[in-house]
Amino acid sequence: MADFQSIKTKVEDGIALIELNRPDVLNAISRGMVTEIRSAFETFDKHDAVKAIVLTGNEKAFAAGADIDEMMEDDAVTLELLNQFKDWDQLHTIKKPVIGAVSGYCFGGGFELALCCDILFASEKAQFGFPEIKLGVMPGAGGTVKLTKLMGPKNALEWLWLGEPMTAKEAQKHGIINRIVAPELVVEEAMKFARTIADKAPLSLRLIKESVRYAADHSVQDGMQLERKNFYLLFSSEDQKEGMKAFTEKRYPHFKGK
Ligand code: CO8
Repeated sequence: MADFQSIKTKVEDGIALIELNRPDVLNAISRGMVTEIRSAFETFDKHDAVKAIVLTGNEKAFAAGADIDEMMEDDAVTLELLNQFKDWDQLHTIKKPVIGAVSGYCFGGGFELALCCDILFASEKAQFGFPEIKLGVMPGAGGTVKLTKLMGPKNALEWLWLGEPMTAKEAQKHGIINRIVAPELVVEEAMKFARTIADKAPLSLRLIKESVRYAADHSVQDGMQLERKNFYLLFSSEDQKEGMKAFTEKRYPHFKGK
C-alpha cells in the first residue's frame, strides 16, 4: 500500500478500514486526499483478501468539506485544467461494498464523499449539510444531484438554499443514512456490518450493487433488463452451484467469488 499523507489504512479480518487523517482542519478534503482515497479504493477493490471497505473520519469530523484554503484562489480555467473530478468520478466505480461511518461534521465535499458510500452508519451526533451557499458557491461533486434523488427537489432546495446542518435523525428520515448509533460505536458497527456481508457470495454482492446503483438512475424497464442479465450471469458461477447444493445438503455454503 502506498505511503499516504492524508489518510490511514489497515485491513482487519478481510475488511479494509480507511480513515481520513487531517484532524487539524477537521479532515478538510484536499485534492491530494481525494487522490489517496481513490488510490486506496482501487487497491482494495482488486485485493482478494478484502471483502468490503469501511470509510470513516474521526469523532469530531467525518470531513468539514473541501479544503477552502486550497481552492479560494482558483478560477474556472484552473479548475478545468486540474480535472480534479476525475478522482471523484472513480470513487463510483468501486465494485466491492463501501460502508461509511460518520461522526461529527459531514459538510460540503465531506457530505458528497459520504454519499459515495453504499451504506451509511452515523453517530447520533453527526451533522450533515451543504454550507457552500454561505461561501458563494454550490456543491460540485454530486451534492445537488444526489440530495434531489434522495429527498426530492423541494426538500433538496430547502437544505441547499439554507445551508443549515441536518441532524442524523433528519438524515435518516430522508433516506440518506441507514442506521444511527452511539458515537463511540459508529466504526465498530460499520465494521460489524461489513464483516456480516463479507460472508456472502462475492459475485452476488457485486452484481446486486451494480443493479441497485443502475436502478437508481434508470427506468424500471432498463433496471429490470440489467437485473435479468446479472441474474443469468450468476448461473455461470461456481458459487451458484455451491450455494444451491449447500441448501439441499443442509450445510453452510463455502463461497469462492467465482
Ligand atoms: N477547509 C479548510 N479548513 C477548514 C475547513 C474547510 N472546509 N473546515 C474547517 N477548517 C479548519 C478551520 O479553518 C480551522 O483551522 P485553524 O485552526 O487553523 O483556524 C480548523 O479547521 C477548525 O475549524 P473551526 O475552528 O472553524 O472549528 P469549529 O468547531 O468552530 O467549526 C465548522 C466547525 C462549523 C465545521 C467550521 O469549521 C466550518 O464552517 N467549516 C467550513 C464548512 C464548509 O463551508 N464546508 C464546505 C466547503 S466547500 C465544499 O466542500 C465544496 C465541495 C465541492 C466539491 C469538491 C471539490 C474538491
